[in-house]
Amino acid sequence: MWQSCGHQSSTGQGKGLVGSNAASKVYVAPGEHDEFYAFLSGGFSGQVSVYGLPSGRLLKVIPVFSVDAEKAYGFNEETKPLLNTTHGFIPWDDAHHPELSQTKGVPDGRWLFINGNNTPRVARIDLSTFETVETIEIPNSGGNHSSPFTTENTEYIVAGTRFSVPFPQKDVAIGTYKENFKGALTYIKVAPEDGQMSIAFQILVPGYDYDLAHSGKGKSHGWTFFTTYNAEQSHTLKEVNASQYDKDYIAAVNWKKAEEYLAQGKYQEFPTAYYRNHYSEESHMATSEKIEKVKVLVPSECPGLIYYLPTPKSPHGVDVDPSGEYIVGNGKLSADMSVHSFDKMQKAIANEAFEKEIDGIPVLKYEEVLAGIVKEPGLGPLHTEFDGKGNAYTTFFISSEVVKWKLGTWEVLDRAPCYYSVGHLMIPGGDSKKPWGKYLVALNKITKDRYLPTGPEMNHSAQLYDISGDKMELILDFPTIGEPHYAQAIPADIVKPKSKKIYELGANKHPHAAKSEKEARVERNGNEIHVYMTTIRSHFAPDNIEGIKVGDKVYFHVTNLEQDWDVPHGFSVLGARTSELLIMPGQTETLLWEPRKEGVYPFYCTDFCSALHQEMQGYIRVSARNQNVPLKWGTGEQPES
Ligand code: RUQ
Ligand code: CUA
Repeated sequence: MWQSCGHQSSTGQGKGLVGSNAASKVYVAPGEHDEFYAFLSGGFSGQVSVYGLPSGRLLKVIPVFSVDAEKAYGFNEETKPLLNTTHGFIPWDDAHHPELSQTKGVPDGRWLFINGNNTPRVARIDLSTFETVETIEIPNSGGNHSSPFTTENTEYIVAGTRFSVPFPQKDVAIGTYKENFKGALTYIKVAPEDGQMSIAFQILVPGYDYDLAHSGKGKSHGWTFFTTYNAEQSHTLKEVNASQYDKDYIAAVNWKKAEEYLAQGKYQEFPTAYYRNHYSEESHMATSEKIEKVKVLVPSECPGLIYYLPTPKSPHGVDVDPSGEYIVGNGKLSADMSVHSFDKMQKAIANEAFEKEIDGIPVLKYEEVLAGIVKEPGLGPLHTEFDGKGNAYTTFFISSEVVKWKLGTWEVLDRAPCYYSVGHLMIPGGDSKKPWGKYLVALNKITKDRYLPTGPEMNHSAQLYDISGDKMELILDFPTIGEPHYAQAIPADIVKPKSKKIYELGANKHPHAAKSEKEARVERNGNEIHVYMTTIRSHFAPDNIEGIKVGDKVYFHVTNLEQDWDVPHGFSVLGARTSELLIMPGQTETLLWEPRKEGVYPFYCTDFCSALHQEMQGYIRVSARNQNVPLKWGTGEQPES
């Protein structure tokens, strides 16, 4: 092992001086495992990338909202339904904030949620398979940004609309913004046994922009805090018009109260439409369901449901410290940072210390809820995370730095430059009750000179800091996929033991599975052909098929008979207007192929699976529509029919 030679600060200028012991801190020897899994948002790639920390090794890219030809996600028949919405099949979205499920306020390694900002959605990834298993559309919303932040026991994940829209949607003049546009704060219930999501209720709120959120913990469990900007309710040139007021609001929602109101029937049921899409690990298929009603709570009819905390100025992130007492508003246009106190907020509510009321929402007096101010910490605060040792770390986009400050005394303790223009930051468990406060990752928007140039487009980047000492120490840079808005990380030991190695063939309930070579066959049903195909090192069954005609729809249902870890087989056929398949052991996947010209077409395995991988191939013969070539298939010398 390498010896560390004492602590060195990395807060130098220029290229970002790295302490001489940095290499040893991030070195994970070949064959050894990282200490943490980190899940980084892929931003406009619509994906999530999984990295090991501290090495920065890329472990997997999980497709979520975007089709991914490498894994046939959104291309095979099984996963297509996951991308269904009321706007049709949507092959892309802008993913922002990964959020791990929690138990008792601590990440539990069961699921990872992430929001789609463009066509408002939330997805759930199962951390035993690292696959997207569910997506749900958010109705009455325009840009799901303040999402999917969880409550302490994953009772709910939330979704707040970034862009207010007519509620319900209708054709109105944009100039009628103030009267017709509204916001919706959505609570998505997560079933404790299997994680399935359903919309429990929405809260109808004024037409501001709802930016980010975090739920309370400990004493503030039962509450969620949402930032707003554009309290001006402007609909044009927002860079100026939405920056007029010196304060916007943090909306504090008492969701336990919401549950009471729901139980008392004090909701309105609105007609709407949204999709819920769910992948079944049993059938290896996703199905879509359209839901046409949503329960809506209206603040003026539900006293005590929601309050506004005035917060300077256009706050972006809102972050709750591990004790649940401090609610940090990251006012991106403010010189200082205002931190609210949960206890004071409770007192102000009891004393009705209200400044005014907006659409039935009491606005609490700023001075009555303020815990303290971090004075001039930097320029353009965006997000804050916590180390569990009484410190907070805030990113500053404009001054391009992370600033460490102390909860309670509000003094700045340290600052470290970021390369460049940092957005979010992440400490493993840093938004939970028990942060593992050893590392900090800064997620930067601009790379410029940090890496070898790659033309006009450079990757975004992550920077890893050691925060175990008094001073932050930069120890690693690594490029990221898309825009890594937010990230989450968890000790590998929590996730690793649950990681699935294979799908059990015996448990495969796919309606088109062939679970042995004996079951392999080809069936014609009008101009639909169903090929029940199997793979095992190193051949397909069948591997010779005849009797297909131009204009047929050929469904290749390919079952991988392997029951060994890390032995997928691929499948591709010449001229397919879709991707390959990549079939995990015990799994069935379906590729649709529509041959347009007669001839004999090869198909082959795309994943180098054995020494005889290159031999893993076959032929399918396509005849003209009017030819009478009988349907036959087989392997080896004796065709089976
Ligand atoms: S937002 S920095 Cu979704 Cu802060 Cu990206
Ligand atoms: Cu199977 Cu290569």
